[in-house]
Amino acid sequence: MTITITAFEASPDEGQGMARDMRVRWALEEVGQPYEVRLLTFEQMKQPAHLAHQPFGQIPTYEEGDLVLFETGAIVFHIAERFPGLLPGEPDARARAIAWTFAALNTVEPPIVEREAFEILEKDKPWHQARLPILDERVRVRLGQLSTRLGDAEWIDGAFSAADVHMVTVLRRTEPGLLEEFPNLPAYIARGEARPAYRRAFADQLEVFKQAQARR
Ligand code: GTB
Repeated sequence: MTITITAFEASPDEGQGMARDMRVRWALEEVGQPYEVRLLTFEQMKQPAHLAHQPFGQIPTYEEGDLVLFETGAIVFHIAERFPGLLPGEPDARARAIAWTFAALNTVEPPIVEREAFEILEKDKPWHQARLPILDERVRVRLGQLSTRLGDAEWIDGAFSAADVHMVTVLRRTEPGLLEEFPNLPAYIARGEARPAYRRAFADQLEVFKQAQARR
């Protein structure tokens, strides 16, 4: 059955693979499933046809036959349940990988995204200088806790899993200076980025950006 995902026609990240379709692409590459991509403009994302699939007018979505999914966490979890390779079979290890997926999305990502949005949207505000160190500290606390737990391990909990797809892509969005305070985290990201599945996913989303650029 054909799998179709949606992605930005022209991602604002200019090919850096920061948008969340990267997580879905990576997961599909890890499990060896081919997929098609429907590219959307910001305008198309807010039209009824897309809102019927994604009520918040965002990417990515996932279609597989009659199944339509949104929310990256749910999409990657579905892929991991449907195809082998992203979740351990042993029940306790599986439960822990799922817990780490939630940790990536609910505990580590929010302060990173909040800081990122603050830099984009409130850079010129009078409170910017006073608030930035507060947001930096929130990110730093989470990174420090994650760094301590990861230690010298290769992946976040045993074998590579869906949790690492989320955690690595979440960490990639961190302000570089903050990340380098915890050297095992850039090394963890580099291990993720070195995986052949990651590289294929990254190359595919980069190609979308290059084609968008060529049309300009
Ligand atoms: N919780 C949802 C999920 O996980 O699927 C969040 C989806 C989401 O935030 N999608 C973003 C979107 O569609 C794209 S990924 N935004 C458009 C809108 O809301 O109108 C977030 C993103 C966008 C751009 C960059 N970048 O340029 O670096 C990075 C991440």
